[in-house]
Amino acid sequence: MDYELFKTTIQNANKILIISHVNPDGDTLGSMSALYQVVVKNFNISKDSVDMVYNGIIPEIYKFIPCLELAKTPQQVKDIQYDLAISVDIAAKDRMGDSLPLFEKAEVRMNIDHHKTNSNFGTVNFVRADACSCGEVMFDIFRALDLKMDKDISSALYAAILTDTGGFRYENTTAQTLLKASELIELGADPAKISRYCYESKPRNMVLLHANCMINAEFSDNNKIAGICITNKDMEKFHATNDYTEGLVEELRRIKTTEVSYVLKEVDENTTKASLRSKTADVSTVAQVFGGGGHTFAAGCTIRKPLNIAKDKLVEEIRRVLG
Ligand SMILES: [Mn+2]
Repeated sequence: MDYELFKTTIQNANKILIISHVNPDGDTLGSMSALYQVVVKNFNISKDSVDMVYNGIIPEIYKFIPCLELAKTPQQVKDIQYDLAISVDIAAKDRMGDSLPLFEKAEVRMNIDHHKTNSNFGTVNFVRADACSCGEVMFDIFRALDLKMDKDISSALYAAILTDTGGFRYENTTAQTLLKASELIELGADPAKISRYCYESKPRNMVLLHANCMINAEFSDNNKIAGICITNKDMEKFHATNDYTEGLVEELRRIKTTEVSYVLKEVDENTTKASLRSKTADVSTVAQVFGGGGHTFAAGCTIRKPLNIAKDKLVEEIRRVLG
């Protein structure tokens, strides 16, 4: 990795936009916050020259991440011309949602990510499939360039690494991951506090929605495939915002017999969003069939079909990877 290129690209920029992905998670938000802070604190670039943008809703549980209160919607910045746009934790361009036009019209487009399906769509790319999270890629860039990381930057990066490794439990957790997390704690990140925010601060109705979904879960193929379908009606019943479905697909995978779990969510009568998790099979190839992508054991896509038809098509593809 040519980390010097990161430095010169930032130094040569006048107006910078940092872009997180739709339905933001802890990794994209933590990485965006850390990058914003590093640019403002280490590069002598004024706060007015750097913007952060998010699509949809920032989940309550992530609002503790420093500086996110400064993040804007694509609508708020649509008329601003940025000469450098940076996507963080974004596997494919369509994951930028309404921020995509802002990315496309920037002269220099930097892509910082860790998804193996990332196509290096930027003019400058820092894509490392070996990293557990975009936060880890960030950490390595900052370290290689000897950039200063304070308590707030460390907290943002720790949140990114913690959440993308499922609390240091998934396959992407390595000795390096733990060493870096340890260093972040030494720099000021508070592990107990951050995990309380990330894992013990759910809205009540989110837990109740999950209970309702679990009761109605569907199992097939000797219980190897476990799935949940969520309609807009279900969402309304629990006054749920989009982020309320987060964590459900992992909950289903926790069942001993589950090999592949999926959650399908109705967007409108002809559009369904799918999240996939797996214990052994490569579900990124399932997501790719529908134009999505992701990691081996965690992937997602949007299927341009009504919920029920989307379910049949998805299960068919899951059976294919289960062999
Ligand atoms: Mn990630």
